[in-house]
Amino acid sequence: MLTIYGHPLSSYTQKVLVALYETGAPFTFHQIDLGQEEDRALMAGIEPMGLMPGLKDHARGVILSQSSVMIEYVDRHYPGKVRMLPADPDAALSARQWDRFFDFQVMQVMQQIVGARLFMGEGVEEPVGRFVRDRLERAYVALDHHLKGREWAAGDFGLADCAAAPALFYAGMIHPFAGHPALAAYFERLLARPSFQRARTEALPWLQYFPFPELVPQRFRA
Ligand SMILES: N[C@@H](CCC(=O)N[C@@H](CS)C(=O)NCC(=O)O)C(=O)O
Repeated sequence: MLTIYGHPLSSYTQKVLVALYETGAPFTFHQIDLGQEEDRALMAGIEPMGLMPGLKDHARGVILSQSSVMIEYVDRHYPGKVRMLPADPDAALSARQWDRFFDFQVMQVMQQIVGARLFMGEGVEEPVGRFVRDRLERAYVALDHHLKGREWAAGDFGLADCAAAPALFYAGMIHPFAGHPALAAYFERLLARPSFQRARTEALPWLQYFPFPELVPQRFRA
């Protein structure tokens, strides 16, 4: 009934997969290769910039882009035992706030160094890398402060933690969590979550294509 269009290595695809595994909503996975014209056209019909992931609900005739929107949609129309947003509207704001934080201050920042290595040519990676590590460090300071005494980012496990898992997975390789014990412990809890373990296992065959293979720790390779 639901189809997810994306790639197992894509951080935003993983974010939605984690939510789907948590809620137990039934879905099929349509793997996208943005190197293929046909798949680029398919994604451009779902997301204005042609970005992954996308979601189609065949039963309701709904097509959505934006990982956070997809997760809210699934939580509303296919709720499972684990809810992605708290029922209380004010508590839900906090979940959305931290989801945005992980997307804007961690995931998108991390993506800039990936873009520098892949697309920007000789000499760019070094200054971009300095900027990225500095911004990530600022985000880690804020997160370490926020996470002290908390198990999850905003109440029970939910939307914000789905965003956090892949964001921290990739960002932590670029700039490790040294000196941020609450953040490092939170990341270990995310790694132990079966939903994220499953998403990571599915990404394993492609992890060699992460543009910083030299930074992938041994424990993530198997
Ligand atoms: N805000 C979007 C971001 C989606 C996004 O950046 N997707 C990446 C993959 S993780 C992508 O499609 N990149 C291809 C490109 O930049 O051309 C979301 O939450 O879904």
